[in-house]
Amino acid sequence: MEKREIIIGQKEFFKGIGPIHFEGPESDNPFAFKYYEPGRIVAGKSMAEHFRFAVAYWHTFCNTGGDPFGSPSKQFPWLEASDPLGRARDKMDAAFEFMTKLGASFFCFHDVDLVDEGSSLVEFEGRLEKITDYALEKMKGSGVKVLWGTANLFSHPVYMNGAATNPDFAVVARAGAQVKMALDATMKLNGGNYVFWGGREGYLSLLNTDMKKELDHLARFLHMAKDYARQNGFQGNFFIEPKPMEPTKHQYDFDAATVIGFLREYGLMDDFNLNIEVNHATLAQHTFQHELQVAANAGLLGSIDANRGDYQNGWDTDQFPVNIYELTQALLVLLEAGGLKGGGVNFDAKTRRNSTNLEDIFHAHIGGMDVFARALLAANSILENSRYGQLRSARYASFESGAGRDFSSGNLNLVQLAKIGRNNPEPEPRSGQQELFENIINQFV
Ligand code: XLS
Ligand code: NI
Ligand code: NI
Repeated sequence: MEKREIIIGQKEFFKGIGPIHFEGPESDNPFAFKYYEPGRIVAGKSMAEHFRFAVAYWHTFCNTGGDPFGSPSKQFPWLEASDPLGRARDKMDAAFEFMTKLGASFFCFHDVDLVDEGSSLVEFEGRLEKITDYALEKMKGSGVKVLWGTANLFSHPVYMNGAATNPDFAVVARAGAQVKMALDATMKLNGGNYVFWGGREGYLSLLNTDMKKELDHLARFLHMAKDYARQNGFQGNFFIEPKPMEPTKHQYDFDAATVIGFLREYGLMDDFNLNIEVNHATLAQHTFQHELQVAANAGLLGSIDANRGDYQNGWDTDQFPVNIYELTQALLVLLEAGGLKGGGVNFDAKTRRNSTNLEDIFHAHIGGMDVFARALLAANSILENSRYGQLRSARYASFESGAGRDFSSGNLNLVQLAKIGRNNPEPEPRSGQQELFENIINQFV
């Protein structure tokens, strides 16, 4: 059993819940992992290294369950203090208690999750300075690290027409100030990565939008942020998190393929990778595994925002992952791609509005970590013990020799290709055997 220090602040917020450990699938203890065994080696790496699980500060410690139809339903004891910094410290105590009890060694944050902004950027900067000092103190000896930081450039009404893509330079400059502060905070906390998710970077109507100009500005802005961080010693990765819509009707970072095209066009491929979120894939009418594969093909599979959508409704429900069948397919892609480039698995997910017990937050994360672990075991076993790889390669066997190989390696022109096609008899139908492939997944989950 791994040793870890539990960091409890002045008050213990999750009373009665101790450190969560692996007990195996036979255990009926809801506060134990059934499959996630951090030290267990799978495909050459420990489970902990495969996943680098991160807790999302915003959902887990800030989100009190309000929705467009109702006020908050959850009372978090760490949000009670009346002064903003006291509240921020309590929240951080709760976060460190939770993470060290759970055994997740990473967290992700937006600048505004750490502490309330106050009435000006200057005030915000002062507060960020203080709360990051406090975070550093808490991090010491806890083993907890920052997976990534980011700036929230979507909640404040000043960004209603966009942040980096705003038609008003004054707003772009304000966004620049905020990103600089968030980068400073991330670097101060030794964050491994920095994320850009552009919820307001896009448009509501093309009629009033100069799309080309806005995209040029977005690229300019990203170059500036990257240059600043690099000049100040940041060696981590920048991630773009694609999402097609919500809150903006059309978002520029629509999906993995769109973002890759953008990064290529604007010379950002060397510094930026992708952070793929499950629910965003669903909203773009893709599967999660499709998005992972697109990113992997370009060598840009950086990190994952783990959650799930709801197939009956079309918004970002950000539920915790539970679907072993789908996740196993995603883990196949991840394993075959050789893992994530610098990132980890961040639970960008929230408990439901009516999940009001503090312990529900544990159940959610334990379940999420367990389903990832179980999917990893299944996927690894499929690769090692089934005919999956063989069956897939067999579909492409005709490119392994003769004219097929010449085609693949670029040694045929269209006239030669056409000659072969005309002279051959009509090709025999060859089954895609989808059902056989599907059954292999089911056999191993
Ligand atoms: C929203 C996004 C957001 C990013 C970070 O849909 O998932 O939470 O991960 O800004
Ligand atoms: Ni996300
Ligand atoms: Ni999201």
